[in-house]
Amino acid sequence: MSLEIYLDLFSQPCRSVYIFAQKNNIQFDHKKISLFDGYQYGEEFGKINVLRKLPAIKDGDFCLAESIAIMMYLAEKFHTPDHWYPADLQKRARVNEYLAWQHTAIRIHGSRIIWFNLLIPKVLGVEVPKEKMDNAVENLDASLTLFDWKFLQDKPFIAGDQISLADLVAIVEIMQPLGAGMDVFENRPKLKAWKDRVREEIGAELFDEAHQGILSFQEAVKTLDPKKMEPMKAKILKYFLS
Ligand SMILES: N[C@@H](CCC(=O)N[C@@H](CS)C(=O)NCC(=O)O)C(=O)O
Repeated sequence: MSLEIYLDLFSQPCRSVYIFAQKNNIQFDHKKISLFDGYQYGEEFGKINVLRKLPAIKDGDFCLAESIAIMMYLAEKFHTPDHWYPADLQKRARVNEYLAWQHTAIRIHGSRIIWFNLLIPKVLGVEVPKEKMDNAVENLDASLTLFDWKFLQDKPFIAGDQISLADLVAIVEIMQPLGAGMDVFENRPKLKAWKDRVREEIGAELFDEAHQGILSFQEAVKTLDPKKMEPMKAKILKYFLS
């Protein structure tokens, strides 16, 4: 039975799993899901992931959620090159250190910028208080500074000379605010140089293909159907605005 991967490439964790699988020539059945249509709350997807989040995989009878766990599973199952998730104890610990840090540091702030700028006001029709937006931008800025001096330092990549899962997870998250027109690389030449290295390692074609949707997100939101998001509205507003 083939490996199924459930993805919506507007989502950062989905992009990292997608890039990782494609880059490593892992054969999979790409289940294209639209989170904004609420597919994740349907009966069918509930059998794949009771957490109702993407990404998720089904490998035979085995279902797995959480992007980091998924990529670690794929790395071990398909024996991907060591640099992605190094066997060396301390290099692996560096990768794990970043993977543990990013959830509440980079990812959450990048997400907030997209929701506050576009989805909440333009699709759900709810005004976002300016201080919420200012806070998200300020927090992202502080996290990018920490990313630079704590995680990247003067190395080409987070774990040293070679790209790892940490760089992959970092780049897809740092790209997210670009979807709302916020150029996070402006005035950050070191971050931009790292991004260019990561893009080159991944391959420009795959990198650009995976990010195509988020980079044209300002256009994409105009086509979203607010009615389809209505059942999720209360939950979203509570999560982001309360
Ligand atoms: N920690 C999870 C996060 C998964 C997650 O929050 N996915 C979002 C998209 S970025 C989702 O599926 N949201 C759907 C919902 O909450 O309705 C991971 O890394 O996979």
